[in-house]
Amino acid sequence: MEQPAGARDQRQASSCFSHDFNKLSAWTQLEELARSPYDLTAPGALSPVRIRDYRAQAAGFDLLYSTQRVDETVLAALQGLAEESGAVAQFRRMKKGAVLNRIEGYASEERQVLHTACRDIFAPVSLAPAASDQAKAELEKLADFLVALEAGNLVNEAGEPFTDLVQVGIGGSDLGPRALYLALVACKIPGRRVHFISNVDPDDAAAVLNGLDLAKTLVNVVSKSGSTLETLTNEEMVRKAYVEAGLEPSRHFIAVTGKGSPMDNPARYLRSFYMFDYIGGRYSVTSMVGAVMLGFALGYPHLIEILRGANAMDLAAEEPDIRRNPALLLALLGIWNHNFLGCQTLAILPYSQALSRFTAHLQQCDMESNGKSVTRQGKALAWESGPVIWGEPGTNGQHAFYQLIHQGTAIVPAEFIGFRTSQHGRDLLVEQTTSQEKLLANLLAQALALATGQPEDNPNRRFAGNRPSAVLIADRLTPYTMGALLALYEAKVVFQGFIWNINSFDQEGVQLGKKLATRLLAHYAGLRQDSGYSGAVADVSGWALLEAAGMLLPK
Ligand code: G6Q
Repeated sequence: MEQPAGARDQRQASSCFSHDFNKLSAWTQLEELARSPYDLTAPGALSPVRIRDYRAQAAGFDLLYSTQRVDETVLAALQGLAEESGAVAQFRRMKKGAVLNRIEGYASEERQVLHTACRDIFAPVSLAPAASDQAKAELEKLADFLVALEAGNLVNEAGEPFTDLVQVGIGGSDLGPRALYLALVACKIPGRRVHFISNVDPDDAAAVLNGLDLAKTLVNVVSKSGSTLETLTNEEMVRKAYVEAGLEPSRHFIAVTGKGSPMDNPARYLRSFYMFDYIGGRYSVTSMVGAVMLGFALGYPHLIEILRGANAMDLAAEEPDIRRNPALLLALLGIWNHNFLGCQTLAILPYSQALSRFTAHLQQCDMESNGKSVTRQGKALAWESGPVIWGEPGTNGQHAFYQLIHQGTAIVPAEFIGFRTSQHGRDLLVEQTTSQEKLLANLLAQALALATGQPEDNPNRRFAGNRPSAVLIADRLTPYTMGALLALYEAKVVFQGFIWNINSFDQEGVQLGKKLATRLLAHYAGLRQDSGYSGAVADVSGWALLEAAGMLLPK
């Protein structure tokens, strides 16, 4: 697979930062400070000055953090932690193409990490020019394709325009793109629709195929490796539907894949777009993995706005002062809550229905990146790495799981995401407030209630308070702010990985289950071939499951 020139030169540089997190002087300081964290329930604890000053801004977002259990001393120690761990310096190295996806001294992926290059295309000189040039070349190909669709030069067999697109992909080739499509559906080109097939559950594909006019539909098959079982199986299922409908798949199917992958076969596709080895799946939304579908749905100018927003936040993430760098500050506050105040999970709660799948994307981005147990030198971690990430949009979640967040025995830090105005602008006054005001009032009320709590004689109605949260707020959910929000979280995850000294860019942990499933399927395939046995999977609840367990489990 291709790597831009200079990759090897960068490898040496990547090993410069290795530290034991628990031996940093900031660790000792923060451990000490964690014995008496800021008391948000004390009278006057949430003063107007604190609320005004505890705010970091970038790329259209305000990060409000007065409801965190931090004071000036803790913030100074967090600034020290950022410096001691070289968080920003490492981020800049990443953007310039250092080989950071590696474990020193062990076989590992040995790759650069250059998702930021997909949007570092607006400055006269990119930090990673070779990668940005590759991104620009793919964008140009995409622009031509979109123009051909728009101008009616690229039409179906009957000379009709394409109205629908089905994205077939899984994991990083599904979650982020799907989250962004849903977030920005309000800006889509009228008459265009996008559908997603990801699960190998045949009902996923069947449900999407039912009711689609295949003749007017493009199928965008997205797989960096070009070898993912679910995606290849679903591609075959959709191809079969085209053949059965008397349509020629190569006039409808698009590929997004790595150069040289098994899917890199332009003859089978109407168009082939490429993503590169140095872009991890979960960081690939702004590469062709998300861009082809988003360009089709929203149009090229909106796609460019997403990239601009992401680029603005990438630039802000290079700011060394944590109070001017929301991504870094959010990363540090997360570390404070997780490693020093002992909170095991993090709820990400968008007060925006359009962000209904954004937490699911972040769950992958964060947990696949930072769910690690060894350092970048292969040593067992003596500190906690990534927390469990979960969440659903508010206000719906308030009627579901907030009871535990307010009164449960586990302290769950929350990150609220909100917008001052709605996307569609369709609203009404009921009892003198709009629905958007009701939404935001609820967001703010939750942050305050969690922080300050409520004393009460009746123990069942008591709220202990001191439950930390942060609020990310922008004017409106637009392609630009969506790009900025995406990049903010990508940078947050990466900063935490740098500070924990882990490799946030591989995912060895997903291999074992995959390997066992492959062995199991080979076994079923053998049975079917040898004896015509056809009930392998149907019988999985009976003897086949027992047999599988016997076959796979260590004796
Ligand atoms: C993401 C992971 C993983 C990957 C999927 C799909 O970082 O690597 O979620 O995106 O397994 O892989 P392909 O794009 O290769 O089909």
